[in-house]
Amino acid sequence: MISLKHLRLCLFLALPLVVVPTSTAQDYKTPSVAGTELYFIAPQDGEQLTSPVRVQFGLRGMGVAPAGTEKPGTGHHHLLIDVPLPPLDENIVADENHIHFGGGQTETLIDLPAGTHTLQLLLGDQNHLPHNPPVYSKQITIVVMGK
Ligand SMILES: [Cu+2]
Repeated sequence: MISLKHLRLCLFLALPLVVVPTSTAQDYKTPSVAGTELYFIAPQDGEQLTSPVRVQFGLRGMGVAPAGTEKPGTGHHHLLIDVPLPPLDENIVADENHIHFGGGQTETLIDLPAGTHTLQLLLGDQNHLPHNPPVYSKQITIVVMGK
């Protein structure tokens, strides 16, 4: 006769091994559309200008939708000022160097102190997460001459 204790042990050993795959960025990221281009309509790379600077975002291949809108093939713009690309498998932080345009805006006016600055665009999905593969522009450099 098998004791209860023994039975419990047998049941425990008989439990199937549940393999939980570690999730990768690809599992939860919104797919981008192949061939999408993100670029600056203005300013131009190397341009010298005065502040405030009008920045216009160009996007070809995907559409713009406000943050929170779940619609395939869309995203919203993020303007990166004087910083490199953030980690592309994390939500884009929001601070003075990472500006979100969650309303679906495609241009802005920014105040910048005199000097050399870098600008880069990064598209984010409804949850402010870069797409898979990520969609970002080339980083441009501008020189602000003053007000
Ligand atoms: Cu965002």
